[in-house]
Amino acid sequence: MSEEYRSGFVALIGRPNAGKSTLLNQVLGQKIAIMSDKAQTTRNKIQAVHTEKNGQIIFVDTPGIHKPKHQLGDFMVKTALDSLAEVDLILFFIDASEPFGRGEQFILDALQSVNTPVFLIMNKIDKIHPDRVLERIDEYRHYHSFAEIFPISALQNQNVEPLVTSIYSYLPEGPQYYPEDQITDHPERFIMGELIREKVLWHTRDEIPHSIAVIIDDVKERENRKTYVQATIVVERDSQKGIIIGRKGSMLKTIGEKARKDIHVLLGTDVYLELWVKVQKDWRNKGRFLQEQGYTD
Ligand code: GDP
Ligand code: K
Ligand code: MG
Repeated sequence: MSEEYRSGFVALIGRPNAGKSTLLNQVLGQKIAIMSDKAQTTRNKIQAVHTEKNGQIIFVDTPGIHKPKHQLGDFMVKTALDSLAEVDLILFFIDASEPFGRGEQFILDALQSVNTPVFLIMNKIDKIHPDRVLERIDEYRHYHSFAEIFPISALQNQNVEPLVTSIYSYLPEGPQYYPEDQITDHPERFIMGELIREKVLWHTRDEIPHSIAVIIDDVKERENRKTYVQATIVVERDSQKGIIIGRKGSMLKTIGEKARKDIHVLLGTDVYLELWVKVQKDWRNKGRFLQEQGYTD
């Protein structure tokens, strides 16, 4: 008799920058979730799928739970809390090198209202002494009865494989939800937008807020297997537009070159990328605009 097939949904929660996207990328071996050293890069849920012979894990990468500051914040918190009730397992990520803070307290409070098993993922153990790792774990044990505790380094791939094995053991018997070769159910357009947004955040460092949006206006297959992509970067202020364009267009050129390379890998074709920058004042608080971009339901 063959082993039963296990499948289910696993939510990744934790403060922004705890390393959720890095773990997904490590597990899937392909760059689909967006990594950034800035907060809240992942605004939408990204479902990533891990398939093996006897099971399938569907990861839900949530934005970090935090206190809402404006309309978009409310949406992010709602998304994160909704996902906790729906899933089979929760991975609660901690940056082991950061002190316990209000962000963690907020999440631990939220966890009290769900029955879903929770793994404590003590990430970035490569950054601190092993003794400190144990101390940090002890701090958290008091607050919640965790199903499992995993000290890991998502970046250096330490203890990631045992984690994946353990995740499977917590999943119920279930169907194969997605084809084997499918690692994300998001349209390529969304990923393209996130790849461009990531380049803007990386290259402008602290000068551009994470709240910028990228809209993919047009994707066309041209002859010679070349894909033409036109996208608009939406900012809130003229000064931000200036920063993104840079001296004689140099910053926009850099962003475009780096994004084009990643989109080329994503699509497997040559890519021509045309980038525009548009100012839309106070866009975060504009419900209709958010709805058009798919950020509300
Ligand atoms: P997210 O906001 O939770 O998705 O966090 P990211 O995956 O975007 O990671 C935020 C930052 O932490 C990035 O600069 C990562 O390279 C870094 N990072 C993630 N995991 C580790 C780790 O295990 N060790 C170290 N040293 N850095 C990490
Ligand atoms: K991030
Ligand atoms: Mg992320």
